[in-house]
Amino acid sequence: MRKTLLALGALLSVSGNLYAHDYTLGSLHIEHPWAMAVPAVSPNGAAYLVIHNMGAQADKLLGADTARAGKTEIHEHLHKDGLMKMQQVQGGLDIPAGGEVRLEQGGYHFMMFGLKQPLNDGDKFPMTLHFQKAGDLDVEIHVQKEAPPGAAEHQH
Ligand SMILES: [Cu+2]
Repeated sequence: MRKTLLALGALLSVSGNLYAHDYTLGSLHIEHPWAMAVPAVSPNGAAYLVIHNMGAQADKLLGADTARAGKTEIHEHLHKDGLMKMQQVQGGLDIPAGGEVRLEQGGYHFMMFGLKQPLNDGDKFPMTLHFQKAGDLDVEIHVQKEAPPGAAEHQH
């Protein structure tokens, strides 16, 4: 009992940021899954998070699902012919041993097509992440109108 309480205390104190939330699955550590708030008329949205691999084995992010949207794909931004384009990442995203993968504005992201409800600031909704080796992880996406503190913004 005492051990359980201590463990819970450690989890709760992982981040001093009130808005941050994070998850652990095996040797994977997933930080602050969030989505940008979008106007009610927007059919699509994007979600972001950071995955750290503390293990000695590489893994792969295969994709994600949420009931909030019709379809969710991993996307990347590309600069091509002076234009910013998005395209689906085929075959998933490698998460190197001891490395990290960042889904953030201007880079990789989860593209959610056909939103069932608008993404309003303060909303929370579940998403299931699929990893090749670690399996599935249910996370809660926090909808925000700004990137969380510390999230890199690659605005070009
Ligand atoms: Cu996209």
